[in-house]
Amino acid sequence: MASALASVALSTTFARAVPLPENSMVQRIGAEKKHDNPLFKGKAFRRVSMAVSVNVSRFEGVTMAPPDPILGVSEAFRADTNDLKLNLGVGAYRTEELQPYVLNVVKKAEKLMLERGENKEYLPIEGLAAFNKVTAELLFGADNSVIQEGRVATIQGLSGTGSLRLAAAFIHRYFPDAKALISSPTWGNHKNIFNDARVPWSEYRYYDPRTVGLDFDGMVADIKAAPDGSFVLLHGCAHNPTGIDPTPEQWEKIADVIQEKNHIPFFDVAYQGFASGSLDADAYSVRLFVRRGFELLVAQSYSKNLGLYAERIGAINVVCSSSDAGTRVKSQLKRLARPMYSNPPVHGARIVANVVGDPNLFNEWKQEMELMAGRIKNVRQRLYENLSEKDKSGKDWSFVLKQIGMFSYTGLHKAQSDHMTDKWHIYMTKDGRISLAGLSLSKCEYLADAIIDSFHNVD
Ligand code: KET
Repeated sequence: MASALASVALSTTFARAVPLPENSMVQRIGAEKKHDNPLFKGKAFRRVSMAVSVNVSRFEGVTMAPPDPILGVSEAFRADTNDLKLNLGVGAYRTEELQPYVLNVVKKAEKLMLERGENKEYLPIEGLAAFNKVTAELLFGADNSVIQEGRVATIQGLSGTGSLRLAAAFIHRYFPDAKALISSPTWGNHKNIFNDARVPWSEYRYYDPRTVGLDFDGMVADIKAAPDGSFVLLHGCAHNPTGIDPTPEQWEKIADVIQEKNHIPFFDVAYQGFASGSLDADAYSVRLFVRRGFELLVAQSYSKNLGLYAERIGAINVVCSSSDAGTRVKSQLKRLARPMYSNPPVHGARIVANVVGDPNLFNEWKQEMELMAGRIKNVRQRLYENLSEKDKSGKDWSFVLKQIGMFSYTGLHKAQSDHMTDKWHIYMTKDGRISLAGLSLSKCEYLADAIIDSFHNVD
């Protein structure tokens, strides 16, 4: 057997590991596009040509991928044996004891599911009907006219990421000339998602390091300068990584310029209920845009607010101006999903449908969410106090309190973030983001020492 394989290898020149297979369907519909971001020019996507001999892998031309900037941090954390280590990398909620947390309402919903003896048949391509109904209602409000008029195309997705990816595939197929606009900075995976879906993107200004706040004028100017009909990716609440959200007045003005430019808003809602503790307050931006009559896209995730990280449960919602357009959009989203993953997993969808659809469980969930959001607010406050008390330089740390959601954007640059890990065993992303959801009150002082040391002693 081995010698047969060897002779095949010897007698054939296998040309390449080709990383960018083109789907004939996509090629037909979408014109070849230029990508104006560096990833596409990088080594990882180079075509590799080589002759293969015995003992040389057919995959020799496959280069090593870099670790993921967020999930790679957890891998490095697991490998660290120091007792002081602290994982503030990934945005995942931990208890005060720094243990993962399964919500009580989730346990109750799962118990119900077991008692009912639910089966494991395939779901329809669009997902569980009961889930799709409640997820759209949760987002827009059950009495919203877009729901009453059947103008929302909702498809269950593989959590937030999968839903964003499906929407990006839809944009590529139906708006081949459109560009996506993403905030600078943004959640790192947004760029990967648009890159892999071949949707060109560029950034709009968002964060102003001088004020450690929103660069509102820059944001508006960049959205204005983008080609008409671009897809503007907006974080519904609790902007990741900065924790800085526009005010209601600013949202109005953002809506004005998007309207003026005929852009299409594309919301990423990964933290509904987790930012303020209120599901309705955190849906403010999306509902404002809906009220103003936009057609828009919204990706939802239940990773954080229901702690269903590994269940991969979320949705993509497309609000259309007519129910007829909604039906057609939904049919095409299903058509995209079918060859990608066929149909979504059922477990998380049933949990959400049970929790959101049952008034008792729903109320209990809101209380648990308030507790989680409250714990994060408490560590945020304690961290600010520790930083202010311990740092004698007079630096103003109040930005920690102004930020909202799971994260704090510390302003530490890469070398300082590296120092946090190398010296202090504190794991965080290299953009200076720390997940407060992975912090306990008792670790705040240690973290404050580490931040002060890194900030003042590393250039
Ligand atoms: N959008 C945003 C803004 C976001 O922060 C995340 C996850 C997602 C979408 C997707 O989550 P999903 O589990 O696919 O529903 N963010 C955290 C985890 C990650 O990077 O995957 C994080 O930033 O740490």
